[in-house]
Amino acid sequence: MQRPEQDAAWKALAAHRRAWSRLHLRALFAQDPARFQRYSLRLDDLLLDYSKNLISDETLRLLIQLAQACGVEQARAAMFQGEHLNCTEDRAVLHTALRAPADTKLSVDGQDVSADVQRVLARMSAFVEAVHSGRWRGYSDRPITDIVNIGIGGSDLGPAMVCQALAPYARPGLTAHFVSNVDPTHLSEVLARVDPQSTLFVVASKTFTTQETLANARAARDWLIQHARDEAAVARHFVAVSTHREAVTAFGIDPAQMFEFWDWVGGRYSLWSAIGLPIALYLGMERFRELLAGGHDMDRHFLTAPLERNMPVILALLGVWYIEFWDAHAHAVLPYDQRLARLPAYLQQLDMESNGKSVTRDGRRVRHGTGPILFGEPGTNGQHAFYQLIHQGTRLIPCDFLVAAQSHNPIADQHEILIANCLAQSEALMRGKTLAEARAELKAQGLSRAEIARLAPHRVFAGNRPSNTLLYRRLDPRTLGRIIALYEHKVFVQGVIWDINSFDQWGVELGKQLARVILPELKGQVAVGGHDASTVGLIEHCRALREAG
Ligand code: G6Q
Repeated sequence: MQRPEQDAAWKALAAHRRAWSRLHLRALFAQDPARFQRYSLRLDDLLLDYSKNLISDETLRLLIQLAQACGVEQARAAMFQGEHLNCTEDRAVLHTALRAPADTKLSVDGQDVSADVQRVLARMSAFVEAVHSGRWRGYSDRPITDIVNIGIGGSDLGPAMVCQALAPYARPGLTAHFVSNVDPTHLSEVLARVDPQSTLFVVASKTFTTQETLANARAARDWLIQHARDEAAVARHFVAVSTHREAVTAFGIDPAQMFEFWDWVGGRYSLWSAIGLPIALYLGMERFRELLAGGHDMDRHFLTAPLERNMPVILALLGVWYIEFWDAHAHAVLPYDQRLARLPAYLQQLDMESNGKSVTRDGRRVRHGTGPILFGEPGTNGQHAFYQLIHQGTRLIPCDFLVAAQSHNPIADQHEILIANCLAQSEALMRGKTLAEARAELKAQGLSRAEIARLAPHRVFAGNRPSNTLLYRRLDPRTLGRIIALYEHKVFVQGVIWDINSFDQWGVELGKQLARVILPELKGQVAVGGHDASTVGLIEHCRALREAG
């Protein structure tokens, strides 16, 4: 395949970028009162306003041309049809099948994928019903009050983010907890808050070989047995979610209590599968299905909307525009929604694990940028912290603002204050403040000419800093499903344009291997060796500190 930077549209974009050095968004808004209408898209109540971006019709025309030249439409069709897009692991990429309606017909590699998905959903449904009705009970005949998900990465971040986001829809009497870190503090703190008699552990691991998850699961099992004084209690308190039946059995969980998913579901795309079991338990199956329906709404939009009216495509192209032609290295996700506090962490994995790559699909070194450093915090907290750099620093950091029109927890006018802050930030980033405006402000405060001259440069904001705003009625399961799928497809489109494999994660695998070598050395079971001097020094110092007590 031709490299993207060799495409005519890419070269035209580079030339077009130079023309942009004379343009300012403030002037473009002043010239064009219809800019918001032209550069915004809707999917029901979900509005994407992308008008505060450094774009014109010409920019978009060239970006769309680039998407077409890079085969975005063909790749999109290939993904939905189950082709093996994950070329290094030879796997299909079919998380979209998990949220497709029940009557969808889809077979992959001779297997009826739709039937498999519906079968597992039915099992999840029956299990959720058993827990909620109190038919499923703990070892001392108490109903379940606490769900503890033990998993990490893709087997943690999605369900944890969604459970927090949708807490207003939680079933009364059930609390969801998430243990991911191998740091024993994480598990200890959760175990201190739950009662073994009424706690259900969901051990979630696609491979069921992940060191952290298995260590936490073993410790949780020991804790349970210690309290129940009976190994048989494990069957009432442990279920597994995995693709790996043998490993689940070897761990000591009856495969009848395993909820299955498949290798065509990537870890970071798996919250829609049985990995979503804690979501279904916490919110109920109906709400989980609404989440799936929201994901499917976005799939349909992504599949059918023309590229220039296609939300994920537009978000992806804007990202490519800034990374490739504006030297942007980072991207901020700023939810003005306390319940979306974990969204940046979730999207960090989705984006940085998918597109943090530096070779093309056929193994050549890329000659362009790839995925950005993604970060964010809920508004308004970030305003009192890192926004300073976004407003006045030397780096261009495109931002996504997310905000709901209605709050689940209205108090006085606090939600309006929240929205006002969100809108004010994107406006300020776009408009900036000129030297003349800064001087006029200081003059109005009665400062001397000398003071004005000294202080004004510090109060100048260049503006012209791009942002998107996603505005929705309220954060409900369907809306959240749409937002998550929007970002999934954005990441996918970028991966296609950059010609990288967005669906493998060799960096994660490396981490899984490395610690295994050092662990026995740290424990003093084998001699320390084969490392650099720094690693040896750290191992030895740590051992000395531990031995000193
Ligand atoms: C996700 C990654 C990674 C994975 C974890 C947990 O796409 O592959 O984050 O989810 O390493 O893996 P297991 O689910 O196999 O325990």
